[in-house]
Amino acid sequence: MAMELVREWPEPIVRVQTLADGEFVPERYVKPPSERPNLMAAPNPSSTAAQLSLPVIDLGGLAGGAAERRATMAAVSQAFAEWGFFQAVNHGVRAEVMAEMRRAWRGFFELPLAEKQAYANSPATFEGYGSRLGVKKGAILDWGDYFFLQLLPHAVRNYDKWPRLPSSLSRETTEAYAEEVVKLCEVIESVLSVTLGLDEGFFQRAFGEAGAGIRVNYYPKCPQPDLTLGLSPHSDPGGMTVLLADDQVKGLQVRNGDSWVTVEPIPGALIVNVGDQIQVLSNNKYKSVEHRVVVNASTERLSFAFFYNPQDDLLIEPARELVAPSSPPVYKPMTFKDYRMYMRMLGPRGKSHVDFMKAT
Ligand SMILES: O=C(O)CCC(=O)C(=O)O
Repeated sequence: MAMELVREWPEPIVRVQTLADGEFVPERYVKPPSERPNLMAAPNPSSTAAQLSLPVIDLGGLAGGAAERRATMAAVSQAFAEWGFFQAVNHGVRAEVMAEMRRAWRGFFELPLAEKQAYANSPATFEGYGSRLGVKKGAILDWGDYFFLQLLPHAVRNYDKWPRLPSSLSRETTEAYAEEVVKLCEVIESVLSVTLGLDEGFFQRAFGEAGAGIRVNYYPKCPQPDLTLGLSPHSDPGGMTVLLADDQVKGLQVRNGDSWVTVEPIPGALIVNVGDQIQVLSNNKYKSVEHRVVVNASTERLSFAFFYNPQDDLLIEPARELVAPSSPPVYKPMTFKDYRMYMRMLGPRGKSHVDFMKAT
């Protein structure tokens, strides 16, 4: 299925932030009943979802002795195989850099609307201030605004798209954060390579000159949070994602079987998950898992999703070492550039994108 790059939004853009003080959620944001988050249902403490929580892994163990290092790698591997996600502590990204990101970017969303509008994005690259993913006319929208920036490779970094306001939001803040997160991604890449029985540099080679982008998500408070979602269920299309979630406000939910498990904020933690490209390269050993965001009536929520991706013109396919007559390749080769186009045009749609790449 060939997809054309669309350069303009199909309808006028409404900033969700301007709807936050309304009495009702406009129809465009009301999900069909089967997709609503069911927040009003009394929590059932004996339900599976209420008893589950994402694994928390101390990555400091990777710098320990051989046994501790092995145990930490095994914990990461198990978390990715079972959950596709984990919460990382002692991850190497400095707390002050994370705090500065939160402070500075909150300032952007607090600017008057007219000043933010100067950075309005388009679906050509999605860079800038946005309020929808996907370009399907008439689509039901999510309750969130965002700012998206491409960070890597350096050649795609376009400073014209970066906010110059507020003055307290400096380019260096985002760049310092990105540099530290990339190091974390490289560490996770080696762990994934080793735990799949591949040589340590496998994922770094497969990713080539890696790409990266950051989406700063701003979910305004919502008058009827039971009717809508901050972000619809999706798996991440890229390699892996490092999420700096709001440390005060819950919202992220991860699918586990038939349940949605709410992620409890842990101060100082980063949430790491694998995306569709690692699912493909690992020939399904590691799964990119669906997640979604719920909103609430009392307060806004801010999160930073750092997407670490393969070079976009390299063919991504299951590692040859993981393919055998008893485990044939589950996916056909595709470049990340082609793959990303589906996500950008169709918006978040569960796991339908990766299913499209199935070999049979
Ligand atoms: O806001 C969150 O907690 C999750 C964000 C996310 O999944 C995304 O930006 O793709």
